[in-house]
Amino acid sequence: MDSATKGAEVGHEEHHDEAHDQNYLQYEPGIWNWLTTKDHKKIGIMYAVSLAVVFLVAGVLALMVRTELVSQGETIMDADTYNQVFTMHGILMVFLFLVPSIPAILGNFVLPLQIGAKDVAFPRLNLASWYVYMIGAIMTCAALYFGGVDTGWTFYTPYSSTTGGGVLWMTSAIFVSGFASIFTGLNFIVTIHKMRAPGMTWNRLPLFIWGLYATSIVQVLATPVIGITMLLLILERTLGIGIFDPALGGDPVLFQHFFWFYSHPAVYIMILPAFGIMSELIATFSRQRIFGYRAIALSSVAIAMLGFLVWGHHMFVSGQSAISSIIFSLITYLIGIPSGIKVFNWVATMYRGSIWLQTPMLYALSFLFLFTIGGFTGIMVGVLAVDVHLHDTYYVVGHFHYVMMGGSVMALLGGMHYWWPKITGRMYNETLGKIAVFLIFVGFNATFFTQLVLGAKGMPRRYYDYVERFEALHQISTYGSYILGAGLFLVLFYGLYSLFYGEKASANPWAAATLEWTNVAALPDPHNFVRTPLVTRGPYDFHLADEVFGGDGMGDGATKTLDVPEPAPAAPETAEESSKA
Ligand code: HEM
Ligand SMILES: [Cu+2]
Repeated sequence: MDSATKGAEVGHEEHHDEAHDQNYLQYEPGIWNWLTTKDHKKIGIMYAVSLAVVFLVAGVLALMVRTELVSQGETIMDADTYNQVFTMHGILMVFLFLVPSIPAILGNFVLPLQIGAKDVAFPRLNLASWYVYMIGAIMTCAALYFGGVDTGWTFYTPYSSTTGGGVLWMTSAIFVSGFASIFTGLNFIVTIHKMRAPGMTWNRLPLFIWGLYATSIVQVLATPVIGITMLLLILERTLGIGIFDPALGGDPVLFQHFFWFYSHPAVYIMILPAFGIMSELIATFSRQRIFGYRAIALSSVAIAMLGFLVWGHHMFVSGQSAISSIIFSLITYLIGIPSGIKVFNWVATMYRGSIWLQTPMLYALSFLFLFTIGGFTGIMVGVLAVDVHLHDTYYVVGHFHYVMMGGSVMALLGGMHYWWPKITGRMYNETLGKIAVFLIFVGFNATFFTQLVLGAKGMPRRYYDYVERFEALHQISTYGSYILGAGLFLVLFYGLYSLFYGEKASANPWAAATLEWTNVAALPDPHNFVRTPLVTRGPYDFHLADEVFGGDGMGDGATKTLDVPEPAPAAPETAEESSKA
């Protein structure tokens, strides 16, 4: 850790408040108190632990898929097992990991802190969200017990309405866990509208909040559709009502419409909060006011809206009419505009900034690079004629991993590193952090860029075996995935290590300007703010934040509040950081 961080820590000791001598982790300890807590910070941590387990399991499944594909023919499992393994990987990653991930972990922890609130609007509903999620997760295990699922994560009918008992459990699990998502979205919308601190106008909202706001709208509007779709599938299976199964007079393509009417917006549930994290990281680690604040904020909302109009691009070859395909293709291009606006604004924010290459910023830069490839390949499969060739090939697998893993997971990792000191009160090891980013970045590209090439050459997706000419590329992809896995395990390792042996963090180790850093103790108070903050500046006005802290931005927490307007004592100067400011 650098000297600047230590300097700020001294400032914190001086400002110790006797009335609040317990931080949120010391307050009400014990397993029972945790399981009944209404503290948004603790619920965020409970979600983090649950999601880490899911990510680990789904990640191991991915490595099994890759290992099977390292050579032609049977390598470690038979074809039926293979189908189940990649299906479980997809279902767990999408429905039980990536959809909840950023909002449920970092949204929960950070949102009230960033807007100056004591908690979310409905703390009990927040806890209920975690329980509902856990019930969904347990039902997923039940699905494995009752025969497993091999339909792919998309559950296309008529296969899914006619096979294996596990499908019933799995679709029910997704029905149930959808409510967790709706609860979170509802909670965030009301919290953002109603619980902002005085002075926190819409134009002063950190962009992470705008990202979460746009996400919440999609969660509330789109999730019921997947719920109903799963319910209809369940009704068809249990009561024999013909909805999707042609044998019963149903229409299997109707399922695809319903499914993608949710699942395309759902990819924005996964990426919009990631955009929000990106804006925080890029601004803080470039020490620049964000370029085009309004454009970034409103483009999130625009993407959320447009996201509802493009589902047909998943069905170009499912027999939908040519005119609908053309319209869906056109609207799909439109999404490139607000996404491009964001990428350009982030780059413009970095331009002439004092860029500080700490681990969170390295994740942000990885995101910029990988998400751009993801978005660009997305436009390519959005082109009607091109997609006829690429549909259901490894190209699509490469594309969505660039977006979901290269985008959302990179942002999640960047955000976890960024807020780690605030969550745990400890610093992670910066050197190991950088080594891990490097492994992840290299491993990721080796794994997934080869898949783009494989797909363009005609390797179909979801296949157990392949012809000889694909073998070399499959091998690179598999060895790449081991490097990627090693990087992720390294993160897990030094994360756990830092919980016990990490250096104590200061209140604001990154010299950031948003409230969770400037007005909250190193480890937050159980009720977040000792005094309600009075917001007098924007989230990226680093120079104004610096004035309040006495010049170097290394403030100790308690600054401007409603009843104590005087600035906090200056933290000791450090040459390196004050020159950056
Ligand atoms: C350790 C990193 C990962 C590796 C090596 C990996 C690898 C794979 C492989 C080999 C497939 C099978 C493709 C096929 O046969 O069609 C697959 C499918 C899939 N993966 Fe990943 N993956 C990883 C991480 C993720 C992440 C973070 C997500 C995010 C949500 C994700 C979402 C999916 C989805 C949705 C599918 C499609 C499943 C299906 O077609 O039914 N993966 N992945
Ligand atoms: Cu889509």
